[in-house]
Amino acid sequence: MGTALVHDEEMTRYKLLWFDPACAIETPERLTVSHEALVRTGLAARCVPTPVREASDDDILLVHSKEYLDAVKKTPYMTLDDLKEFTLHYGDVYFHPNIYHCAKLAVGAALQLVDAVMTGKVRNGMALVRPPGHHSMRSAASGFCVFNNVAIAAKYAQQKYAVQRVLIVDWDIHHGQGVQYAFEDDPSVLYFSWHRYEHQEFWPNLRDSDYDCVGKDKGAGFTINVPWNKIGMQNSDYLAVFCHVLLPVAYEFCPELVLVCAGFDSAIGDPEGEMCATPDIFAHLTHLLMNLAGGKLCAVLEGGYNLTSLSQSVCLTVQSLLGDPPPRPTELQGPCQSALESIQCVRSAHSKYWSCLQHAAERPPSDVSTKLEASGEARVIKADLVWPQPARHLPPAFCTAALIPEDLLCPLGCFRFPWDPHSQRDVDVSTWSSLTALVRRLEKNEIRNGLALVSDVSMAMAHVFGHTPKQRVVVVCVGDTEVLSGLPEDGKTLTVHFSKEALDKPRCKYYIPVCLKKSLMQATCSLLLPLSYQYDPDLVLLARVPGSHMGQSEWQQLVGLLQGLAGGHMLVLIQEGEKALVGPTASSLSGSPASSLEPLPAPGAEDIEALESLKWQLTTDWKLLQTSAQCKEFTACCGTKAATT
Ligand code: Q9C
Ligand code: ZN
Repeated sequence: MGTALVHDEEMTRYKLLWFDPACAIETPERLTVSHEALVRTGLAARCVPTPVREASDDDILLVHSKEYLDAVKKTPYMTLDDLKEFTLHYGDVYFHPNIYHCAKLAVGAALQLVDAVMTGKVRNGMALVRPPGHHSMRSAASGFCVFNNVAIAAKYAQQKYAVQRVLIVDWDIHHGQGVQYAFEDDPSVLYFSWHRYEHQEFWPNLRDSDYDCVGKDKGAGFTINVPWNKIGMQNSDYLAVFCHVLLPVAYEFCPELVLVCAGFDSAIGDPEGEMCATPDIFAHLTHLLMNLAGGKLCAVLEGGYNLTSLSQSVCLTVQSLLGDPPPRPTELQGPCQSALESIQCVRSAHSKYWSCLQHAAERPPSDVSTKLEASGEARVIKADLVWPQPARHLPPAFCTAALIPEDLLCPLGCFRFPWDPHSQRDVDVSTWSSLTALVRRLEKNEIRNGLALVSDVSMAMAHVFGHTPKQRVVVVCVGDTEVLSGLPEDGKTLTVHFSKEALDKPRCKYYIPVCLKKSLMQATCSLLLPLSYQYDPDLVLLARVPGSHMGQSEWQQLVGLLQGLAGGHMLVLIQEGEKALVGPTASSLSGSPASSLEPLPAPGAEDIEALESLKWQLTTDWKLLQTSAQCKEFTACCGTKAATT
């Protein structure tokens, strides 16, 4: 199942024809450099080339008015003065005799991508388009946008393929007000946007962009706005919003299709966004969305005005779509106070709509408002905007090694790891030495990941740790059996153990038991991922021990999501009794999308409460778990100040 790349040079053939500093950044080169970078890095050649088409009137009328379409149709025949005059009706946009043609191709490109994904021709894809779309409204152009490419694509997918639930993730740094307005009363489309807001001082300066605008009527709760009230947001801020807001809600919503308004003006170096997240982060954001909707993801270019950071970000997005492991995350010190205030406000505004957020309003007492100036540290923006060139990575030639008994068929997409020829007949001994050999190959990056069916997970783990002294390992155990192996307790491992019955071993910074009845996806998104990202392991060890309550699709989601860590290096240990899991695990390890989840049963109130309280207790050690501006130290320090003044 491949990745579509939709592109056509024709969309470079319009430009600003007069002096207008507000529009000068939207140039044809944006598209040229992005495409050239994909070709130069060899990524374009790995994609399925997919032609654009012109959108029909009917396609455009799915979102826009007849009057507006008729008006735009006249622009190819206008004189320069007419075009200038026409442009004045709208904000921050320009027209050109060829822009109507390009705008039809941009919509058509998005629809071609939806067709390729929905018919199963490809798994996912990206459309490189100009003009962008997310600001254009029913009867208005805005912010360089003429027709709303992604909004039209969502309506088209619903109409043509009877898709019930569409998730639109808008990571462009501007608020896609056009998309919001198109679906504000529609519960079948969940629209998520983060955007530079600065308490309404940043363009488009709308009250509608704040966290308390959540949608209307039946669509209440299906618009999620995360306002950034300061510039300079970094990788941690973006990841925290994904882990604590978007992903839990997305898994509860259970989309059948994911559309991304993929603007890269949210990356470092962009003159509009002035944020500090590095291009690497888009590999992770993409990866984190790739197992929703059975993998059906369509990314459509929006903004992005720094040609260097734009082209790097486009490459990293496509690299993830193709299934390459994301690069190791950098600079994750935890979200800043202003980001935490935004997160807290959004979670609280949505707590009555989403079970996963039902306790978000309670802790801490909500005397924090984004209407007030952030009380925490002001982050200093690096004066020189230099960021490392993303590493030119080479994925290992061998992807998934399977260490399984010879009577089991080798699962599709794997190769059978050789049994150690020096071992005796005894199956266990041969497994252990082969396991050691396998771990060594993972460490040397000769193999990306591995899967072993073992007779005793505890002993297998003891072997792994006996032979990987240098590595930092995140260990994830799933099941009701205490793992008694000699886990090193020196910070060389971070263990998270999911069980349904309470286990005996006490919690410490590096051993975190999580006892939940269900809600495992919620725990994965908002606890396991932030912990693991912050720990930044060299290897992830996922162990399925006896007595597990995790269903097959949740297990596959877990395997998929954890591959965003450690450059994709993962070893999965499964206890002999669960042979049936070998196939599905191997499939996820080799990059197939997790089978779609049923809409999740509302997470149990008790579970969510337990999870929130656990997160709260761990925030001192693990900053990426914070979801409110007043962490313990913060309260303590303010308390002291209040007492002394
Ligand atoms: N400096 C897109 O990224 N100008 N459109 C704002 C404030 C409008 C951006 C001026 C920016 C529109 C698709
Ligand atoms: Zn933008």
